[in-house]
Amino acid sequence: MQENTDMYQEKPERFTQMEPIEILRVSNLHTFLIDDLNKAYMMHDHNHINDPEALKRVVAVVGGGETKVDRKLLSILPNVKIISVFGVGYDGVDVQAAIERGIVVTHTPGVLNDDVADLAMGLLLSVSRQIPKADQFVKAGDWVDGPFNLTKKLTGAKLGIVGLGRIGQAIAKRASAFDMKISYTARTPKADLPYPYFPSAKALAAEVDFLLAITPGGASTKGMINMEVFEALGPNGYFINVARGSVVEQPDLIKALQDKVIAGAGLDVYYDEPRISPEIRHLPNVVLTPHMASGTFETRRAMADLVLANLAAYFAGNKLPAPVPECQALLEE
Ligand code: A2R
Repeated sequence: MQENTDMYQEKPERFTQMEPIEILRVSNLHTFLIDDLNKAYMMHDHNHINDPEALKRVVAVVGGGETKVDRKLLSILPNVKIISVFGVGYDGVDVQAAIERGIVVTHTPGVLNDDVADLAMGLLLSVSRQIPKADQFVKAGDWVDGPFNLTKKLTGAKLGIVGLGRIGQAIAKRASAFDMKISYTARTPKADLPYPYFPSAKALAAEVDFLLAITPGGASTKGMINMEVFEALGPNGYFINVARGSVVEQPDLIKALQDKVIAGAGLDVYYDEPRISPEIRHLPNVVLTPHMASGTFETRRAMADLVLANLAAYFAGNKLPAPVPECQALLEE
């Protein structure tokens, strides 16, 4: 990345002024991040702002990665310069519309790899060893009537990772410690990694016991896990999703689980979250978590710090810690 581009490195005139920098919050955020943003900036809440003059003074937008920041919203913010996303995924942001306006988009990659990978392992263990069901079994007092059913061994099983980026590789590292046989699909093969590459999710699914999705959301991955993929995974296969609900054709997933096309699923993300369809909630062969993969105190604090660092760097005219790749390309032009 170049050190000195006019767009991002030159300290904008207006930010040397004494007036507070006005920013717009477009989603719920942790209280500790809201407190820190309020200390540094004058923050408006998108749900309550109705003064067009204030909207004109807004220079930054802050929100979660799935929160819609589209052309329409940007059109009422004529002076916005930066969108600082709390999250690694930013599928809610119309990055193209932002770039056309010279607005930089930043996110929080890297700091959540460990937590997402930890939860992925937790879901793998939960579905294979049926830990939630076993917990209920003991709590309900059912053990006195006989032992718990046998489960599926995780160590040594075949794991197919759909998306072998930062988080996918952190998952592979953990799965290696379980002696899992790892293979993957991605947009491109990774010559520096020892795992076999498959050209599609379907081809990968046909080879593995556990298929795990950890790609970004958005148009390019929408519905890439569908009935064809579940049929390839087969009746002894399990599906884990720690990516985005949109990467799965949800009706296909429900049907595959109902009809035992696959054995089960561990899901942290959903197409319709947080209002999860009863059809999913009532399935016996799923372990469900509430989009909590990065949800530890430590990691959410680190993500908040990166949101603040991205904003501070922009307003100080310094190099941005974490612009999204599309904006990095713009910087390199
Ligand atoms: O760029 P590649 O060839 O390494 O592939 C990326 C892969 N990926 C895809 N794979 C198949 N079909 C696609 N259309 C497609 N688009 C992207 O996903 C890469 O291997 C991986 C993404 O890795 P990173 O960019 O390093 O993202 P990170 O930090 O691992 O996070 C992944 C996602 C976030 O975007 C959130 O949606 C979720 O995890 O938390």
